[in-house]
Amino acid sequence: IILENDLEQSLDNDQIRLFYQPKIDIRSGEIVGLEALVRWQHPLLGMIPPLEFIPLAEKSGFIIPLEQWVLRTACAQVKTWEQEGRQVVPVAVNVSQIHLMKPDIFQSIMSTIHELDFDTQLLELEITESAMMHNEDHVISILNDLRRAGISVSMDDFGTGYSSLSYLQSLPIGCLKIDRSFVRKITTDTDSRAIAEMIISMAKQLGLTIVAEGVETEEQVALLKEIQCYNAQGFYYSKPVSADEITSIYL
Ligand code: G
Ligand code: G
Ligand code: MN
Ligand code: NA
Repeated sequence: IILENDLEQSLDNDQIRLFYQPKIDIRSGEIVGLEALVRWQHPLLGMIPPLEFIPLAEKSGFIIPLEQWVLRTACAQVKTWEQEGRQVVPVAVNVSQIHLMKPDIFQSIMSTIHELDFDTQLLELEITESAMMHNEDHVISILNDLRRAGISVSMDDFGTGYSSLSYLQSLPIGCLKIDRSFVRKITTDTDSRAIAEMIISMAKQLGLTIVAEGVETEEQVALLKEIQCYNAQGFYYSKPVSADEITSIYL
């Protein structure tokens, strides 16, 4: 209960931070994108990871202002990098199922974009496979609006949500992110490897790009290259870090 009240105040109290994790092209080692990940800097409890407060925020509805703040902050950061003359890459923000279901989500995103005069080509939304499986007609229509506006959508945690192939084909998405539960076992478990290979060949058929999540070892990188998955994100390259660290390391 205490945590919940604190959470509602966290934005006003300037306790929410945004970290960024790079997405890397395995072949060149170049950065190709960033994922924005939220953190709660609690005055007494220290840094609280999202897994502990996102569910709470989803229950209370606070997730909506929180994710609106994430979108604004991430876009403003990329805009700043651009104005400083740095090389910029697209930034991805996570959108929860509750936010996705909000009837005016598209208008709300576009109003932030316009306010910041932000290039939609530099924005990506990550939506989990399971969130996309609720109210399919609504999801398809929002995704179509986003695509027309130049904003691409990635399916996050792919492989965990059992979406049907026909639904996948009907979704206007640009990218599948292979869930890290498969990537973790990719070099040791033949089933995980087989699943990853199947996802990759299917993505190719559907014209989607692929990102492997949770890449931690050189062996995983080598195997991903072998099975032709060329984008990766994970501790092997970098954990999520502050904007300042992204600036000094990558941009
Ligand atoms: O940052 P970390 O690696 O601890 O993230 C844990 C989980 O929290 C991930 O599944 C990530 O997608 C999720 N997460 C981080 N930021 C956000 C956000 O802004 N919105 C939602 N819905 N999930 C987020
Ligand atoms: O579900 P989503 O892809 O949004 O999750 C991002 C989460 O994954 C964050 O909590 C981030 O800290 C975590 N993460 C990122 N890279 C790795 C990794 O290589 N290994 C593990 N175990 N977690 C990772
Ligand atoms: Mn994500
Ligand atoms: Na994920």
